[in-house]
Amino acid sequence: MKFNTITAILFSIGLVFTSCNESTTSKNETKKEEKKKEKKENNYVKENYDKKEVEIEMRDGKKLFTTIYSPKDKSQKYPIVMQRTPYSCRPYGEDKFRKQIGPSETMMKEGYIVVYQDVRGRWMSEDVYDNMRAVIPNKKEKEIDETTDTYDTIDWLVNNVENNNGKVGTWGISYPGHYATMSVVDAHPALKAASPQACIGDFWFDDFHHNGAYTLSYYKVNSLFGTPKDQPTDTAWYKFLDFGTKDQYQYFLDNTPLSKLDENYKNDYFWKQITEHPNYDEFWQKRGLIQHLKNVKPSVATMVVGGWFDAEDLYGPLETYKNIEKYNKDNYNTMVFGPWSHGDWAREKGKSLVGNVYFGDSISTFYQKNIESKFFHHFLKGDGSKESGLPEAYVFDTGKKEWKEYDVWPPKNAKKQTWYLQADQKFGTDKTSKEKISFVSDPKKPVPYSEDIKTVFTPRKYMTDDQRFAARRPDVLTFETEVLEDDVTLAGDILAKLKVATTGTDADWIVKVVDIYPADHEEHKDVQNHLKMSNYHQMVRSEIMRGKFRNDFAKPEAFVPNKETEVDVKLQDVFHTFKKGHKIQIQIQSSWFPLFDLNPQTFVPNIYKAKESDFKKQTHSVFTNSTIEFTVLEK
Ligand code: PG9
Repeated sequence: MKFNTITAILFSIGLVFTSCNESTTSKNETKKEEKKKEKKENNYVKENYDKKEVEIEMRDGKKLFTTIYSPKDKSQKYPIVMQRTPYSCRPYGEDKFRKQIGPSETMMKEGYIVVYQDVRGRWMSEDVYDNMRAVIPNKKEKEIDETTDTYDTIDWLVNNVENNNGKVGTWGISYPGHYATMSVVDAHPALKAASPQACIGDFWFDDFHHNGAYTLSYYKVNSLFGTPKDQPTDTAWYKFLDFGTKDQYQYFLDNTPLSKLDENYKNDYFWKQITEHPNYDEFWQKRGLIQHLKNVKPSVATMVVGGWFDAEDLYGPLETYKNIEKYNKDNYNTMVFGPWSHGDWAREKGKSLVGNVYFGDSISTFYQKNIESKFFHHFLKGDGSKESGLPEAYVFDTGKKEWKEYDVWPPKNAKKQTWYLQADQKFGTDKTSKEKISFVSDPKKPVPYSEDIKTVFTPRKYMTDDQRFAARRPDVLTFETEVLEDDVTLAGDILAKLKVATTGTDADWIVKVVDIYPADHEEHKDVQNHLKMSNYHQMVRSEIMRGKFRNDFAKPEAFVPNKETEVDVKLQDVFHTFKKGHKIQIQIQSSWFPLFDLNPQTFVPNIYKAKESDFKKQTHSVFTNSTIEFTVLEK
């Protein structure tokens, strides 16, 4: 081997070695750079904000623990954005900082005074907690509720926090969203902008119940809201149950009737309230917030945010937006609904997925930068006029996978259309002959709400899950269109007007609206291994109606066995295009387990006290003159 060859080889090895060496060095450099950048990011709040912790006295003398982050930069005055929460202002201690503060990183870096407050009775605040504390109309001087606590807090902040510009905004997701809605009721004059997001409207329709059925999949989180505490604390005073199994379906089947579950929550005051109020009685009704949205001051701009696939709070944001719109004609009130599950818009994971369904990239960042931060800037730093540059409805079509802007919701050209459950289990706009289709509903083998075997903290993924596992069960009725020859866009709510019968005296009725993809639909790598997007039966919207409440949520009524009976099931708004080549399928079933508790199918005054013997296999029937009223976007 000639010298020059050896040299060449040595040289190339040397190059490789050097380049390896160099690449190792550069990799280390990059790693070091990344670490330095990450540390800087993590310290952004500490380096750019001062933190203060105060106890603000309410009109009844109780003190609420409040954390205030103020920009170190004093070259300008800043508005205040506040979140009131039952989930704590952690970390406690003026020397401990959150990694991020405010609604988004965009707003954190833009500069706001950011305030967090433990609501009354939670964490470091005094007094006793009351879930969904009722608004007290016509309060006497020292009477309190969440509206007065918010008013008193804002009053203290604008008069005591240095360098504030006298304007306040509120925001929050879920329960904090509920408290953001509370801020607009009898609002403080300094409140100029409120963004209730995935905001709880009413625990009879959000979270813990859907139309009277108990959200059994929430059982695990009950202790978060019902464990008593008698003084302020900076550490969690509640514990979550360990079911001793990952198979939640089996656990709850083995623990039916619900009375078997009392043992775990002997001292839990919220479990007591739930099980002692099985109907929509005064206890639940007075805690509903939607009824109090009739006099929102025009000085408060509202932007209600939600996710079309939010399993926890969908009723709340939709009813909050619609009622502010209906009763406060002069107000600036807008809505933003994206392809998100609960609270996804506050988190950026790059790819926007809900379960197996991919909607696009960086959709949350788009929302934070172009919608949310623009809203708060306009009303807290800008001229606050109605010309915010944002639309009335900023909504994402979850079928076409694109944003749309409308000046009204539902859009002007969205019209009600009646579709029929047809003979031969078809579905379409023509009425056909009346057929009775029956199935056996067995409480010992309820229809699973998901194929997944896992223990959920609160349900989420089922909202877009594949429904073929259910469609192929004999106790799930399916009605489907032919392959669509043109797009069909639903933009608004859905009302299923079922004609049913049962051999029993009570029954649940679940309606699902499903988008069936074509067999040749493209695949993507984020699909669960056992699934394919080919012929995927995507859940678009679903809802349960506990039949005993069909006429009145406060006054349950038994079914007369075998008598044809109307049961209306209201499904929350959607914005979804069923594309040409897809099919629309309706699924109807009478159990959805353990998403919701089992209906014994025997009428009893209180299902939480039902006996094993009340749970009976029954035959249910659906008549094909049942209708589904869609809100269809006309061309
Ligand atoms: N609405 C959500 C929730 C409430 C109660 C129990 C579990 C979840 C939330 O505040 O996140």
